[in-house]
Amino acid sequence: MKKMANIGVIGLKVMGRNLALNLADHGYRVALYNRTVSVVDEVMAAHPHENFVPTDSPAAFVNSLEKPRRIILMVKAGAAVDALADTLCEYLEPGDIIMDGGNSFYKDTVRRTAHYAARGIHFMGTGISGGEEGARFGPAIMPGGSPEAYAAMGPILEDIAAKVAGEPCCNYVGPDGAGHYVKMVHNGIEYADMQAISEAYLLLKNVAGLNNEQLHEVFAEWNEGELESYLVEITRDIFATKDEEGYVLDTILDVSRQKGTGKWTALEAIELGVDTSVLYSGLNARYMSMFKAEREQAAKQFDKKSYNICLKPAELTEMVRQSLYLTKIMCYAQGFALLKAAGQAYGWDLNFVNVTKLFRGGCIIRAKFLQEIIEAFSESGAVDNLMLTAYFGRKIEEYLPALRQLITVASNTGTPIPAIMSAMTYFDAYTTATGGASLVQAQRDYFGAHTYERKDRSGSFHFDWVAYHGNK
Ligand code: NBP
Repeated sequence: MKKMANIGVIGLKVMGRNLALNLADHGYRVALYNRTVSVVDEVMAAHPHENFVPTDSPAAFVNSLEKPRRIILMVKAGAAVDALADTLCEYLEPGDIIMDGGNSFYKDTVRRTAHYAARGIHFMGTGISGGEEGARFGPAIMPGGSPEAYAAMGPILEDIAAKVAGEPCCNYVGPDGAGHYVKMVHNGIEYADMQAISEAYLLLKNVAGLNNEQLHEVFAEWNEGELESYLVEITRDIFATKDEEGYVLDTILDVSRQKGTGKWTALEAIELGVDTSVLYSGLNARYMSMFKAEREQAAKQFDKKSYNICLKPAELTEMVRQSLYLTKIMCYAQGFALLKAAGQAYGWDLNFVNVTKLFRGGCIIRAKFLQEIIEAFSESGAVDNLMLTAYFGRKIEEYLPALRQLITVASNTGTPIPAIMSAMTYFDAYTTATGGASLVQAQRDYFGAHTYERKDRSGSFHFDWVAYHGNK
């Protein structure tokens, strides 16, 4: 009798083929299909894995799978997912599972989950991070969908995911769009983390005067301590990378593009009314970087005076290290604040300890201090903000003087550090018991009779400001 495949992958470009190889290496028989069927042949020629089951049509693909059928889509996000899932539904039966492992927008996933559930098909929106390497040898996997679907699919995903301290970087996140939402926030954090590191680079290069060799040493040292992370590690390596023209970094234009997930995070934060200014700064900095010609023109027009900062390079380097650490913490504080709001708005019971565990390995933001975040959330329970946990509260108190001083240095030298400055502002705003919003209330009531709330009484109040001051 023909041996059935345990799972199938559709979409065999970079991510799909590597994920399929990962599955096959873990002993699963994997059915393969791709819209352009010659791609299946290419994959089979390049990787004639004994566990691969090539197919040449959606019907043959579905019929090669054991039941309940488990299907992973690794195709371009958007219309391709709908088109493929609709085609597959012609051959699937109730209880079968379609998992979308691409970078889909979570609202599409919410819609698809309901749409296919009506036909008895489990749709699992699942974030996968780690690029080609991760897909091949162990990605971070953020699965959403029904618990029943996870019961059937989860063990396989956990098997192929990255492992940290023996634990898989894969656990059930929540219903419908929860998995893709967590992936979106992951990407928002990634943008800000990269931005903060690039600000550290700018300060160390332009203000402390470090060359690439020295920058390599600084990042190598940082990567041995509490900043140890994938991004710091690759940054260390970048500073030491040369070709025949010299340092590769010095040949790269200061313009960075983006594919949209950082933008989704910012738009979501706006929609839910959550301050994610540090995350947003990563996106904004990419936008500003695109205005290269205008920046060059403006740089000629304004002679930014630089004040002597009277700091030794080693002192400034430590100040930057501490500030970078705090900025990263604020990235996570804002990311989790957004997840908290999303959990409340969409009815997802997100477990922050489990979410942090997903980020520990296989993905771009993997970092040593995620273990501290796990412990802080475990100890503090349902804390309102990461800043309020005992461990990070102590770290903030310890490193805050450096952050404040660094902002003065950046200001005095005209160095743009939006992520680091946003981190400072976020902390100051969050820890200001009485802010300036009373004046904003008064202004709104003055020009628009929007009413205001009082400190001493509940209810809505209006003052006739215009009459008081005479019509203007
Ligand atoms: P791409 O995002 O480049 O998508 C290419 C695949 O989509 C091909 O197999 C293509 O088939 C298929 N496809 C398209 Br396009 N339209 C289709 C349609 N209407 N029906 C059926 N198939 C269709 O591939 P990728 O870079 O491997 O990424 C896959 C997913 O994983 C994406 O959502 C991506 O955002 C996400 N992701 C990528 C990375 C990464 O590092 N690349 C990391 C994390 C997540 P064809 O061969 O016939 O054109």
